[in-house]
Amino acid sequence: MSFRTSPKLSAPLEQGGPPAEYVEDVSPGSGALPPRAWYASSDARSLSLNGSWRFRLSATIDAEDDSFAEEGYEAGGWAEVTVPGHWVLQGDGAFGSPIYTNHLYPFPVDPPHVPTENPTGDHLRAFDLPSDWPSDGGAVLRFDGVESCARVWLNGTELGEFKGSRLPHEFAVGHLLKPGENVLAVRVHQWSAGSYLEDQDQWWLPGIFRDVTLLHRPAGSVGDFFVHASYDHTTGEGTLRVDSDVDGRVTVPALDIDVATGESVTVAVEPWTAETPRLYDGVLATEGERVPLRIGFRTVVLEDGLIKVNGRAVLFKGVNRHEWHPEQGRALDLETMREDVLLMKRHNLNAVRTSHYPPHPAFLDLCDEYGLWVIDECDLETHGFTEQDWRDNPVDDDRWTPALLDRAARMVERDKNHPSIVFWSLGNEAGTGRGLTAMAEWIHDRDPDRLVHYEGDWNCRDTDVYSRMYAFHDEVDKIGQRLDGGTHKRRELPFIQCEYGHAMGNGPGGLADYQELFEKYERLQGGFIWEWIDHGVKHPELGYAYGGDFGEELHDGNFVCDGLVFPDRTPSPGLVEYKKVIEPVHIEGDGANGIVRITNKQDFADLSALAFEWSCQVDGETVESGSLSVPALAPGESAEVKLPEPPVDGRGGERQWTVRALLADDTLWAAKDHVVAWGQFAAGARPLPSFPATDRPVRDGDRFTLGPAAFDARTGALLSIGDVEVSAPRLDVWRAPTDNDDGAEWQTDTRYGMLWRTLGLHRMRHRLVAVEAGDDALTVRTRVAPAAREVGLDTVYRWTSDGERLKLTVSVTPEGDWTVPLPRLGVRFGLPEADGVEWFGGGPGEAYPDTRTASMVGRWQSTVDRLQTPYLRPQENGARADVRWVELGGLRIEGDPEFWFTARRWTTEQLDAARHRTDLTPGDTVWVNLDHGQHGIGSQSCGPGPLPQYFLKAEPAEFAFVFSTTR
Ligand code: IPT
Repeated sequence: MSFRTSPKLSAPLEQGGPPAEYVEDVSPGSGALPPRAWYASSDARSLSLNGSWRFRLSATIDAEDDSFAEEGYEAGGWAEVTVPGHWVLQGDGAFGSPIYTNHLYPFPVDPPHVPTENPTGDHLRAFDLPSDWPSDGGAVLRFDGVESCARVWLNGTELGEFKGSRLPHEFAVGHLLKPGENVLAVRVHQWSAGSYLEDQDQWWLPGIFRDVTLLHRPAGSVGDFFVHASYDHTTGEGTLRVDSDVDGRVTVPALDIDVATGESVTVAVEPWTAETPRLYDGVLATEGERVPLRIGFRTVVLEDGLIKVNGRAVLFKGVNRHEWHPEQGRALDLETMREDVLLMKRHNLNAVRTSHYPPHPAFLDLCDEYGLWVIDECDLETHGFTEQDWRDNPVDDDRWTPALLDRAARMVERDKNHPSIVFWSLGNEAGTGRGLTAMAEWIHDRDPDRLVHYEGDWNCRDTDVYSRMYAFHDEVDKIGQRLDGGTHKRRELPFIQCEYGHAMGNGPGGLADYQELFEKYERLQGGFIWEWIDHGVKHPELGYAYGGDFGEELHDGNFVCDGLVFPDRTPSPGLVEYKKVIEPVHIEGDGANGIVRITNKQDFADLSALAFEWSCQVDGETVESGSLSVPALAPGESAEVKLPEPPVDGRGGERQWTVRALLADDTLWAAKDHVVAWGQFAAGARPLPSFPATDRPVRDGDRFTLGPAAFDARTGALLSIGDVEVSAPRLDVWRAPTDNDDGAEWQTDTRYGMLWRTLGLHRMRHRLVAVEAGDDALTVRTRVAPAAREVGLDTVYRWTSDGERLKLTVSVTPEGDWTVPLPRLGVRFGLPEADGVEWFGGGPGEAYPDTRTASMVGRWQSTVDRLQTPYLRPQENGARADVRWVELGGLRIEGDPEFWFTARRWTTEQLDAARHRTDLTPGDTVWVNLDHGQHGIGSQSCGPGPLPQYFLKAEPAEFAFVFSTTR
């Protein structure tokens, strides 16, 4: 077939209906009404057509004719699906399965053609028009989201067809409605020309996945309207003007506003910001309808090279959010959307990029209400064309421009009345081209009061911000200093990272280092973590499935599991870390002088919503606490506050201060006392365990005894401590590589996860050199090295005892030319049983050298099972940082110095081999790692590896542990 170009956004329906070729037609469709604002009327009737629909799946677009759409068609034998929903996630596999690819098109790149095998779902819904449905006016049928192409009939009459999966499409149907039963028929094709524009990194999930609604349109009802509500920070006044297709009046009782549409009114208002989301309830009333308004006054401008809202530069602490539910896919219910917003607010986030398509509109209502800055992104990505150097890229081909403009218009018109939206984004990863420029021009013209974002054009031809993804720290530093060059236009623009901190598996590392840069340079206005949620699909055998688990011929594995929350929305350690890194109040202390310095890092709000609390810990246990009076500092202000006299403690333990900022009252998003920020600082140095080596090793047959311990006399291996039998501690340098250790294949910097395996660090051999019983120590000398290599670690275990306790001092001396850092350095041993765990050190969650900001020193309790972080693809996890001592399995272990502690019911080798959580089954031994060092985590699964300061270099090291029994 040939291209048909359409100069209009949405062509009128042709006589006789469109040809079947509409599927591969690059035009956006035909028959639909022009796009307009999305709203819920106060008084016009509506009827949800969500629910159970009749469903028939065909393998191709023409396997069945369209007689099913005719009146009287008998579909009693058909299956059923739930709308909204994706058919591949229903029917227990009977309706095909999801496909996951990152950027590769799962079909030949042959635009606009799609495969003959094109799953096609015929949907039928009979509904009764309520008997009191008004007979005046008209009616509109609205589809909020259908992937990827739909053709629609009502009562046997064809309405049209459309593409643009995550955008609304409306049809005028008043003339077709009948009293009593009506039948809506929808034919949905998985693949269409539109699929070329929807190559986002996510599951391909066909279906009617958002609401279907019938809307009564009374005579004189509101059609489209545009709320313009600006704020002048110099006067404290807001100006409101509501433009409406149909004339009417606008009232805002709290502001005594009652004006005609199209008229401006200026009054004193409280502005809307993400920190102070003040909304004013209003009403737009026309002759035929009343529409509730939620008005937020704010002004977004580009000024002095900065993104300013209400006169102040903002710092985005954001995240990229795809819509995801492990069972419903992208068909989210309101409560799930609210959960996302609540979790974001509770973790100090202030911004969302709706990657990579406009979300369900209800999500934007929540952003308005709870307060989140939004980059609303268009449903556009053509990433797969990168495989052919962007040849034939639709965004640089005029034939596709109407489709691009249609998408831009459907986004802007639908969402334009949300104060939370500060940026329109043209799309993601679509290269560059004239189509993007056309979109940007149209958007700038239609809505000059917001800014335009697009990452793919580093020259910033069409955008109001220089945006990048996964730029390394050193480049971001340069950009902050304006030393990055670029076009003249780019040099004038502020910078954001629209994606960074790739939250795949364990990580992301290095967030605190980015935040430091964002806070240091004015030009850097923050960033958006990639991404919010792991797109794991609930699976009966695998727990959660990822790419490849449905037998896809092309897939990108667990690259789809890279969120700050697990599929069930449990926060991962990455989210906890991010919360701490971006906290709105900075609390640092000078413990020796009893002074705490508090800084308000917000952009708009003072500190009056927060209460402060101090506490003092001795050996991790709180001995005293009280409230701390902190002035209601304005944004950017700091104050020093004196702490009370530290409590006197005779035990001479380790003392520290903890200061917390809590919500002073209940808010919409969290209850009073919710911890927003905290700081911790030492009030004195940690006393190290003192240990006089008084005992000498005694030979007893094939054993040595030393204090409470027994050793194999031949190998020097520790056998037991008191009555606790152990599998002897040995040097361990291996960890099950994380996604970030492995790194993405396109990363150009060294990927150490690969090198570690090549070098053989996962199969180290331990050669016994000598077992020496001296006067006060049993010394075991070994050399630890991988087969086939000359590098090794000369390792000496020196055992001493004070009669009660046992001390192990490990000395490691690298031999040969070590060109790679070590994954970890410590000892691993086995315990026959252990369940409860108590420790004094960092917690409560996992931490690694560059993910440890949120690790709070204290006394923590857990269990071996709960210490595990259940990454969807199993990998190194669960280390606790700065551990002074830990008790488990009848042993107490004290570190000199502090150590990293990990315990699990499987070996590192089993963890490494597992592909899903369900591959891990507890064995008889609890494996404990006591590490002197861990290599950083970084974000190399897409982005930089760990910064050099987080490398665990192969260097001479000495560290010790003191063991005693607790029973
Ligand atoms: C970037 C994409 O924009 C995003 O959709 C996602 O794929 C992310 O990467 C990785 O998870 S593109 C990147 C490969 C430069």
